[in-house]
Amino acid sequence: MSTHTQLIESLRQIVGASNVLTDGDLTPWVQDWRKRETGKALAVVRPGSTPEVAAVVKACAAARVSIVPQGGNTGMVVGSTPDASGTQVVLSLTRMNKVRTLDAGNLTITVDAGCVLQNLQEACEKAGFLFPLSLASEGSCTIGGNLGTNAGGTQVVRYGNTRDLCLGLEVVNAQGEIWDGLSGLRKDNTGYDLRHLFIGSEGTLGVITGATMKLYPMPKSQLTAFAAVPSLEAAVELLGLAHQHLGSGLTGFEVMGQFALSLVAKHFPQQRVPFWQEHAWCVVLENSDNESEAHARECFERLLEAAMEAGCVVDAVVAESMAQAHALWHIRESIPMAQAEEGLNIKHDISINVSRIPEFVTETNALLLERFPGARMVVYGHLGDGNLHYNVQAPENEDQARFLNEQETPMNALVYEAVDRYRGSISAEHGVGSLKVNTLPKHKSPVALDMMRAIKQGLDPQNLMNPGRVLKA
Ligand code: FAD
Ligand code: 2HG
Ligand code: ZN
Repeated sequence: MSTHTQLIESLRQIVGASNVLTDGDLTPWVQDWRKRETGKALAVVRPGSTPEVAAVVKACAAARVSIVPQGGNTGMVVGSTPDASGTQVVLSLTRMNKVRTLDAGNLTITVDAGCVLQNLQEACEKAGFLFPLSLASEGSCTIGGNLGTNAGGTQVVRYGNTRDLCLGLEVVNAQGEIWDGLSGLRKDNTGYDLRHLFIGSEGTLGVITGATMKLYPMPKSQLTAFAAVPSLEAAVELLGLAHQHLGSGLTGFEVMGQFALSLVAKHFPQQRVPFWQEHAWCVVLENSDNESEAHARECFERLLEAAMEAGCVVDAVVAESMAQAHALWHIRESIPMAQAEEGLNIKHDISINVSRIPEFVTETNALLLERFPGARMVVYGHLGDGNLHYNVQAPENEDQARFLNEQETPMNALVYEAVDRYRGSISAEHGVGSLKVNTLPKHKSPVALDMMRAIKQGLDPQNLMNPGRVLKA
């Protein structure tokens, strides 16, 4: 029996034969969400418990077979699917989807890593609490994947990234040992904070199997407004006013360029998109208030009045009901799908100091159009966090696959050089995966990369955990 056949036999014994997939259509596990790559797996393994994960990792390590941890497979940077070799095991956490405990007094919830984000949000809501992580992929992404990528989303301006919401982790390390770091402690200075090594490591250091996350009180009222602004400068001015007027009530601040909104209007005509035809930019803002709906409305009205007086808002609607609020948010959240409908595209998930974003966009748009005439910029994102999705669609009527093939590398170079000039980041929230693994060394200091390699070498000396992602061997 070959080593691989023996390994598959052992995996069947550990998780049950029906949870080791080797035949049939494995597309959902081996193709990434953006359909950039389709890999080939030796097997897709679906453990049902942490001891099973540990046994799977031990068996793979003994056979020197590498592992690709996978949650909902909604990642944007080709990090959760196997390479083309047919020698990697996809370790899917989706069967481990339980809420373990909710401690109302400690404001924490402990869950399995495969728990779908929306189910986690709903469990918290049922107990009267808010779990504030919010992404358009929340119906299928998992908390393990959110932690693996340190996902951002639309509430970061108030609650921070996934990292900021996590108090403790349970991890199976590359040797197949279980580290029980589940903790609800808000203070613990007993040496290196290992949890933060695994958060954002994209499955390259170990498998997250459980997590303790923070809960927040449910705000009394959440109001949403959709505003037309004359320029990106005006959007930044509005953000400043929103901080002043709403304080910690400001829980969402998203910007959307006209072309991005036009794609939603074109591909999802059932959605009514306000203002996009007349105005270059729109903003969605959210105010969460702990007093009352009336107070929330009052604060919002004062803000919008001040903004109109200052000329940084030209028109605005405030949602009258939760259904309207959802509809306004749905417009923003539909942009990635609308882009996918429009065809293949180039994504730049970048962050820059908020104050310099307008200058960056003006300068980079000009450079791009000079070099790639007709390129269509799809600019939108989490302006409140200085995180733009500065994406590009091929010129109209151009063969999109050819455009991507020929122009993605030089276009990325141009955009990322601009990001460097502004001391920004080439991956604000999506991670590195395999898509940016060759680009990262050009934009990260050699000292930082050496320290990252030392951590990888220390924790995964055989390079079996998601190799070739984040760092090249
Ligand atoms: P996967 O895609 O399965 O995996 C992502 C990475 O994490 C991989 O490297 C994988 O190996 C690793 N991983 C997964 N599970 C584990 C685990 N248990 N232990 C260790 N490593 C693990 N991202 C944002 O940050 N903000 C957004 O606003 C946002 N919006 C999105 C909207 C849409 C429509 C889509 C499709 C995606 C969006 N994303 C966004 C990207 C994506 O949803 C997030 O990166 C999410 O956190 C991935 O979770 P997942 O469970 O799908 O992980
Ligand atoms: C979002 O903010 C996601 O909608 C996806 O991070 C961004 O598709 C993208 O570029
Ligand atoms: Zn985003």
